[in-house]
Amino acid sequence: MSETRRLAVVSNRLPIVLNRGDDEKWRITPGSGGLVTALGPVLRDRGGLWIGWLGANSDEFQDTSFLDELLSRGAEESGYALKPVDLSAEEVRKYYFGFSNEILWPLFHDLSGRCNFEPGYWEVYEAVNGKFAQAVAEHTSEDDYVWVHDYQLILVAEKLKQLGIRRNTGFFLHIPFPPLDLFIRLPWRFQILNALLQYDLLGFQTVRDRRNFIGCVRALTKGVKACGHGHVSRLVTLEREVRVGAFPISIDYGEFAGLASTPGVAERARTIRANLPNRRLMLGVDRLDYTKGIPDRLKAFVTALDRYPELRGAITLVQIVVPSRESIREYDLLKQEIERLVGEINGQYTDVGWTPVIYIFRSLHRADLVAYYRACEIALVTPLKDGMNLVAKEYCASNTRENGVLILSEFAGAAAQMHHGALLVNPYDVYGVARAIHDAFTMDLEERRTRMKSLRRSILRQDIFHWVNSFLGAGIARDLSSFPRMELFIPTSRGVRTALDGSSPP
Ligand code: ADQ
Repeated sequence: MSETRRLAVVSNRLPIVLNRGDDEKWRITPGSGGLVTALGPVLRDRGGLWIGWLGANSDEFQDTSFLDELLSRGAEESGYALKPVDLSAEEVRKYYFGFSNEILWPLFHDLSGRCNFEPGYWEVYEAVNGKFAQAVAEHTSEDDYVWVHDYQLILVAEKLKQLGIRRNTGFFLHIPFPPLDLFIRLPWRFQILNALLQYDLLGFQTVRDRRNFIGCVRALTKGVKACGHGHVSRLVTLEREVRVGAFPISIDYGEFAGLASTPGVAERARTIRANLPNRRLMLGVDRLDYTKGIPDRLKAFVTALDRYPELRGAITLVQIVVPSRESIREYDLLKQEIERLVGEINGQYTDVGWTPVIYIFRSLHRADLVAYYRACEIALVTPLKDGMNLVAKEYCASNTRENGVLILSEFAGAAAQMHHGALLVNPYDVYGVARAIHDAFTMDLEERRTRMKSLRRSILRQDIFHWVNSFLGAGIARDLSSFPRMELFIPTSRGVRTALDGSSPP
């Protein structure tokens, strides 16, 4: 293969949010969420191209040159080129809300009771993956490395091959991969497995996810041999070889630790504390999602207040929820359930000068989020199942005073790396979580310091740059230096022009 020149990231959404203000004007803002947090710094540093859905129907823009202008402004702000894939409202409904989020998301999170195996979703999922492959074909060349992300786009490598396009491709699954007895329920299990085997490199969050995947391949496909036991192993068929690795995703440690140390954030943290004096603050931060276990967490908190009366008046749970997928009925019901539980707990326990739960339902600016991380002595991260969970890592990186305690679900991918310093809990065990809250509350400073130091060291060692380097290292057998620093790509309605090739694709 000739020298790899560019990195093309492909994900469901472009890392921006388009919205129309009260004045009817469209605005572009950087998006939130795990993937954007993870890849933004890398693409900014190295230059690159991001292909994804806009998050809005392009019919809404009568003037496409205006869309170009918005995107080039977004590219300037993000520091890398943005190449939109246009989807109709029907496609979004069936491919994204339907197949991705009513089938793959719950099934892969061990919550198959929530699946809606609607047969009509599959063909739209296939067609939309085909559109993404088409965009990759148009905007990349054979020298580029194509890194596809997550469960919405499993079929992209297969669709590229069907178009007769050769690319070196990698795929990273941000969510867990289920064990055979769950995966086997998927009506499209063979198509999904075969499509995954079309990538050159497959990355999973944990060794357990990789083991589950290899177990499914062994049971459901013929003629595939698994070789090797290291960090990256191989699956070999008669025609090809697929590398398969566990690459636990992480965060930009330096950014969180640095931000937490700024005078502005320290001052904000002091203000939060001054407004909630004489108590320990315990923090929950989650996207609105039933996998995050927010109702179970609230039940565990109220159980802790019941069982350990010394906690009353002495601890407040600050629960921050970022709105997500609210147009799906289940998510709206979840929001209502959380609000009902918060109301019940506060109604039952609030006393003069003490409210047990402070509930914030909105997206926060990074500095405000880090101020909460810094202000709170305990983090309560209890997903029922999670690919990794970046909040657990962000909390520790921001805990510059090294006196916080992390309570972490054993079903978060992060538990594999953080079990030595965190208090691990089973999120379904309400008494166990209540006990851990009490243990965190009463833990002495020396133990808190020892645990937190060790957690911070391990995140620093394996930060986001380490993650990207290991994945790309396995994908192209080189590290980030294979992607030369380059000038920004300029997106236009006709294609992406780069400073290096001086031409614009058709
Ligand atoms: P998510 O399910 O989105 O990601 P997570 O890893 O917890 O989950 O990341 C959430 C991100 O959103 C964090 O970076 C956090 O700072 C941010 N966030 C949360 N609440 C916020 C708020 N109120 N305001 C602003 N920002 C907020 C998926 C998988 C995870 C996996 C990641 C990365 O489900 O398991 O860790 O991808 O691979």
